[in-house]
Formats: sequence, structure tokens, C-alpha cells
Amino acid sequence: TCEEPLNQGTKNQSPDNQTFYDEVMQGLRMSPKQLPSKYFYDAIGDKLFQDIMNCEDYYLTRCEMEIFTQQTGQLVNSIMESDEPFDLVELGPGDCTKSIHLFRGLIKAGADFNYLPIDISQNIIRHLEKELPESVPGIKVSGLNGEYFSMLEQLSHQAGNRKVVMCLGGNIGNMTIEESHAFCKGLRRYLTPGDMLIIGFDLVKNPAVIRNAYDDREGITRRFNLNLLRRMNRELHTDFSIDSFEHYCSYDPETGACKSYLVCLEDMQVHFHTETVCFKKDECIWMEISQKHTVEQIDHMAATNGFQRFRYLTDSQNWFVDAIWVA
Ligand code: AVJ
Repeated sequence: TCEEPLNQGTKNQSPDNQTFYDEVMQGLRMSPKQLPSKYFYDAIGDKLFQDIMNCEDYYLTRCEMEIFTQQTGQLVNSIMESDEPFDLVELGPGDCTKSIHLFRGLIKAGADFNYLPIDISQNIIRHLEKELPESVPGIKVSGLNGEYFSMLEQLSHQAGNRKVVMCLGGNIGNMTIEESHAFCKGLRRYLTPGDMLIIGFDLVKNPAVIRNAYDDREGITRRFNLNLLRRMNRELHTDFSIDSFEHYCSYDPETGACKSYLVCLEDMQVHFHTETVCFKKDECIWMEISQKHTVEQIDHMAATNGFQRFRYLTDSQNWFVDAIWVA
């Protein structure tokens, strides 16, 4: 019943499910309730995210793609400012549709580099190691399957070349400003002076444009959010009534925080393995933050975490920036 305090975790879950379960419960104990957006990406979520990236209202992917196709030369020149061989480390490479333009540019310019994609998905790593050498002849790929920081830690114990780290797609947007500072500071500890960071930020812009990107007319983002409830029903054997939740997105132009919620439409009890969670009518679960930045904030982020601004590449609408920083 709803009066019972929530227990800590449960047995009979596989280790991976146990972490998923624990993190979900931890979020649901907060006020307002939260769910971790990193769990959006199961097989169905990956597919829905692909659809988001291709949808009319979601501009981020198109903007960054424009930078990588139209300003490849600037990217290549920035990286080759030093003629030392380098390790190109990419955090969360996806299918490399953007970075592949950079690879081709680098190879054409005769750059001497290894490509080291880091991803928690073994599938992505296997796929890239097999496919990239076929589509980019001459590339040397050596994938790392694991969490960003533990793989960087592992790399730091090996003798390596100077590093160029890439974190594209505005992935840092899923962190609050505070969390992104900690992330940059954490990254910096794995770099030595002269190393580079290429990091994508979504910029503040007309608030309606931002809101539409996270509440698209085709309802893909809505399905993307609801899929986490479906995933919990499948993997954690919960009984969320999916139809009783509605997607809601807010954007605050004062803070640049775009937040998505699932609104519960009626009083409801949801059963977890050993506990029950109550939702009130109109209660909101905070699902995701997509933080937007100003260039001033980005400069500040660099300066306070041990980086120097090197070059900023933006798309023609000035909606997205790939910042190049030097450690
Ligand atoms: C993968 C973090 C860049 O926040 O824009 C897209 C994820 N969520 N639509 C973003 C997302 C809803 C996306 N990032």
C-alpha cells in the first residue's frame, strides 16, 4: 500500500536490472519524482531517437551536421595545429554520421591518428570496428566498451599520443549546468596541456523553436519518453498504465533549461517488485533536462575548468556550437 516506506532495492534481479531498479527507485523517492533519462536508450528507444534526429522539429542534429560537412577544413586545421600524431577519442560516437566527415578530412590531410570510440554499448563498438575501416579506408579504429571516465582512466595508464577528445550531439545538454561543470573538470584531469576537447553545445534561441524540438508535432518525443515506462514494465515487471501519462515539455528562457515531464492523469498505484509507488492525478515525473547555453556560459565553463577557448564553430543560424578547447 502507499503508506509503506519504500524498501531499499530488491533481490531476484539480474545485476544490470538491479542497477536500473535501484536508480529508478532512487528517482521516484525524490520530490518531484524523477526518472533517469539515460535509460531511454533500449533497442526501441535507440530507434525512436533515430526518428527524433530525422524529424523536422528537432534541429540539433541538422545544425551539427552542417558544421561537420561545411566546416570540415576548420576542424581539420584546428586539430592539426600540432603535427604530432594523436588519439581521437570520441565519447558516445553513435553511428559516426557526423564525425565520419572529419575522419575523411583528416585522412585526406595526411593526419596520423588512431580513432578510439568509447561507448557503453558493446553493439556500437563492434559495429564501428567492423564498418568504419570499410567506409573510411585507412582509418585505425580501436573501440573501448565502458563508461566514459573508466575508459579514459584505462587509457591514461597506457602510453599514448596527444589526445583530441570529442563529445558531440549536445550530449552535455542532458546535464544541469552544475553537472556539466563537474563533467568538464573530470575530463580535464585525463588531459595534459595541449590536448584538445571538441564539445557540442545547443545555444539559447527563440524559446518556441526549442520547445517544438522537444514536443514535436509527430509525437516522436512523446513516444520516446513514454517508452521508458514501457521499458520498466518489461524489464522491471511494473504495471504502469501508459495511457494515463501525458508528455509535457517546458522551456525557461531565463535559465535555458528545457525539461520534459510525464504528467499522471489519474491517481494511480504502480507495483514494483517489493514496493508500491503512488502517483497523484496531475503529478509530474521529471524525465529529462536539455540545457541550452549562451556563448558566455560556455566560455566560463572552459575558463573555470582548466581549458582555453581555441575556436568556436557554429551553424549558419547560430543555433549550435562545436567548441574547440585546449587543455
Ligand atoms: C541526446 C541529449 C542531445 O537532449 O537534445 C532528444 C536527447 N531528448 N529529444 C537532447 C533528446 C529528447 C538529446 N541529446
